[in-house]
Amino acid sequence: MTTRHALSAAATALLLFACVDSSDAPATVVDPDGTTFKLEGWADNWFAAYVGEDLVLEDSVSITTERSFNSETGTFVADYPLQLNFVLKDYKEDDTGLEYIGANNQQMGDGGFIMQLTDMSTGDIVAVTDSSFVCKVLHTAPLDKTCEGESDPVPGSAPCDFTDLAEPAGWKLADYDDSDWTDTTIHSAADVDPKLGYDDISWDAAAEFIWGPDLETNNTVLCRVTVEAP
Ligand SMILES: [Ca+2]
Ligand SMILES: [Ca+2]
Repeated sequence: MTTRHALSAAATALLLFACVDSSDAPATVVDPDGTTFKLEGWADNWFAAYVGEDLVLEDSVSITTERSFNSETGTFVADYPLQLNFVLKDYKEDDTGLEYIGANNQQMGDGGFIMQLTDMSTGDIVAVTDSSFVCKVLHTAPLDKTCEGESDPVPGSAPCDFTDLAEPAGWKLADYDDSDWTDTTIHSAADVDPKLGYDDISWDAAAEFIWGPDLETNNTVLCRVTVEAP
């Protein structure tokens, strides 16, 4: 028993040590036999990252915050191949998709997401947002962009109609059939115009901004990528 307790204590100490990253935030352990990864991401306005169904990093600024521009960095322990899944959201005040409703700057708002993943055992970047991702748009609003100029925009009433699809069952699983996820669109940095927090990260040259086809009206987007062992 004594030996077993000693081993257990040593294992716990090792695990705690592995959980401490540079920001002292605990790493999420998806697979204790895996290696440590660092995920850096920037979203206009919010993202959550999963390995399979395990949440590994979530934007610390709530999606209910109108102006939310910040980068996020987190670590997790997992094993290859990684099924990386993302929920991306552009801020919207309601289902019109608009923000600043009733103000002079009432507008559709726009989105955009960029991330990179580093294998901390080698220091190599093993995944970046690019055309290898597959994405599906869930929430689109307004369906008619003239909604932006309405003095009393009403969700679901023309021209402020919207579509709001449910998350497909099992979409975070590795064997989910995402062959019809064809909404992935690469957007230029000029179009996304990244704001606060973006410059805090040293981005790999290959990392690109992804979203659905329309930065303005696509408000909730799911994206997936499988990261194989290098
Ligand atoms: Ca936005
Ligand atoms: Ca929008």
